[in-house]
Amino acid sequence: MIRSILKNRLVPGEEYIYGFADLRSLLPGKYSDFRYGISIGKRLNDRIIDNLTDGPTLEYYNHYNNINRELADLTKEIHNDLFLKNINSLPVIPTISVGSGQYTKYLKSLTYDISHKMVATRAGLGWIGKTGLLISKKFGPRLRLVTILLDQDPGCNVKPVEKSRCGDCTICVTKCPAKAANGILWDIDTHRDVFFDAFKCREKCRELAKQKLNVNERICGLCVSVCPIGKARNL
Ligand code: B12
Repeated sequence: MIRSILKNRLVPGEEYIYGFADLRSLLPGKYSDFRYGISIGKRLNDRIIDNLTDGPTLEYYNHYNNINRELADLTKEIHNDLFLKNINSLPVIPTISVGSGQYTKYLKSLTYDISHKMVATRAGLGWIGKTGLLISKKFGPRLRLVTILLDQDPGCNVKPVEKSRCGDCTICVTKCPAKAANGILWDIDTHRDVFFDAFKCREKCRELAKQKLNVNERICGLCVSVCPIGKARNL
């Protein structure tokens, strides 16, 4: 049932990946009605990502906002389809925006209640790279993620990914303009802050957005662009 709803909504050719995650014991208490999740990734446009050579472009900024809107709409549609079949679900917003409920807490820790990347690794879609991005097997980091929480098991039958497969590659570490990563490899016991300084990243994203686009935003994208996995269909 859940699978057929997804097949209907994720139009072939639009380049999505998705998977199902068992999230028991991984969600904060306030989500206790939910124990499973659907992770969906939408592929980013290769040309726009390849053009990120020394900072954000206006095209990337617009692409990023459009895909956020598309994913938010998509998850609402799937939520409605599930509701009509008596399946309780909760779409999680693609990203946090100024003034939203958790914004003050977010600014202190640069974390959100539900990590789309954590749901994606539990769904077996990929691992976490050295600059903290989900690296999917199919599109590398060239995607935006979203999550729909579920109260019933959609049939989770894949092995979660529990450690990095980046090996010796350090391209994203070297090219990061914020020098936010130290090269340590991720596994599920290694917290983000051990290998990636999110505050340094955010500050550099702010500087670059101001300098290149004259907008008061935090955007960069170089780590997404330089990863050899997903680049030029290099798979
Ligand atoms: C906070 C945030 C930021 C912060 C901090 C980034 C960071 N790496 O944490 C700042 C402002 C710096 C930022 C910048 C960007 N972000 Co951002 N951001 C978020 C946000 C809103 C929350 C992430 C969060 O809570 N982090 C806290 C840490 C602790 O969690 P985490 O990093 O998500 O995941 C960790 C754990 O879950 C753990 N983990 C993974 N699997 C498992 C399994 C188990 C069992 C356990 C215990 C743990 C575990 O490992 C992960 C890595 O440390 C998410 C949206 C969301 N709700 O997920 C987008 C998100 C992470 N951002 C995204 C993107 C694309 C960007 C930018 C490229 C945007 C840009 N500026 O151009 C940059 C790139 C930065 C980078 N290299 O990480 C994408 C990532 C897509 C991808 N391929 O990975 C997301 C998912 C948004 C989306 N809807 O797609 N972002």
